[in-house]
Amino acid sequence: MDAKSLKIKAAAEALTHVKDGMRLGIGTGSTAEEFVRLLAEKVASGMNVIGVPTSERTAALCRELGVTLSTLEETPQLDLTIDGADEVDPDLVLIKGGGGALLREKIVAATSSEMIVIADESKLVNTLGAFPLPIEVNRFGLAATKLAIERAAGKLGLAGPVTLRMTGDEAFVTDGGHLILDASFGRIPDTRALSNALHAIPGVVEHGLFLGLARVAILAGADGVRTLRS
Ligand code: ABF
Repeated sequence: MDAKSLKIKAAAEALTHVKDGMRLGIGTGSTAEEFVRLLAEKVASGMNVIGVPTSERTAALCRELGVTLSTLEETPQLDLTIDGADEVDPDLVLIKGGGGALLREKIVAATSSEMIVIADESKLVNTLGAFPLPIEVNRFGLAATKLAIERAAGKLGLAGPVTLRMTGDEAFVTDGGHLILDASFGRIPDTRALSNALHAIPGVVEHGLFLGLARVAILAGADGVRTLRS
């Protein structure tokens, strides 16, 4: 089965958790987009939900497909967020942010009663870190922040290239107007320690380690769809 079909299967299973009247956080990325397409079909046939999108890209797709949108200003508490991930470990700690939307994704997930991650099973790993960790940083003091990240990681025994994300010749800019450093530290045995260390650096806006946010992961593979719970 191809990757797109697996994403659709995971998205379809997640849709069974969506009930009429829910306030939904809606994720970013190709798997979340499949979820939006299926959700839009339900909406077209009468389901009533309000969505808070995690990116301008997701917002545009929702508008195009007729999913009613709100903001966290109007709707500051959500029932359920459904989003993709770049890596998922067996405790449902995630690496997110490959799509550049990690800050809004984390804010939206944190205000949701429940978060469900959807992915194809290739995203499941024993130890996070093969995927470079995205770290959203303020533009001011970029070089100093990068150095502080490298030093903080070094104290935890982590090392590797920390590179500014580019789109063509320009730095990639997030929806919040920040930059992203992708940290290729390799395996991260203590995600809590790295999370705390990164949060202590003033120029770090947020990082892509999601701890304690997802309680359910729906993973689609050639043998079917399985649901992991933490
Ligand atoms: C978002 O999209 C991100 O946090 C993650 O980086 C990415 C996953 O994308 P895809 O579903 O396309 O693999 O959920």
